[in-house]
Amino acid sequence: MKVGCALAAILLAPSMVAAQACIAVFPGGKQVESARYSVGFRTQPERVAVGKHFSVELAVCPKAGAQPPESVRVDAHMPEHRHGMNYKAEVVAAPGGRYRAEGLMFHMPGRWEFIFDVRSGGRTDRLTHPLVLE
Ligand SMILES: [Cu+2]
Repeated sequence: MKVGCALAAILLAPSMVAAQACIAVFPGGKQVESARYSVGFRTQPERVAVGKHFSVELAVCPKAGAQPPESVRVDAHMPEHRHGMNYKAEVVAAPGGRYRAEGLMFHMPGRWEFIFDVRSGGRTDRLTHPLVLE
């Protein structure tokens, strides 16, 4: 998929294509953007349940001029409650700009927010996406 992103960046409008390439990785998945990166992701299982462990699969696509990430961190918190998870997600890199975060758990219902920290060149791009759990 990294090849797809790179090709796309060369052939077409970079931000648009990087976005498409990243979302195409996980059909039906979600997409978040920062200045330098597009992140496509989905949860596994697709439907997150209170108190059940789940994983997040993600693809990080650098936009034009951005380097591939040096590190990717996945976390989540409840902004209104000012607390995070009781577990720390472990992120494992896979080929093609993909990553898999394991061991997440949302221990209560309400509005959570995924946090993706993508680090390269001494800077961190923080991307977030909400998920309301009933
Ligand atoms: Cu809470």
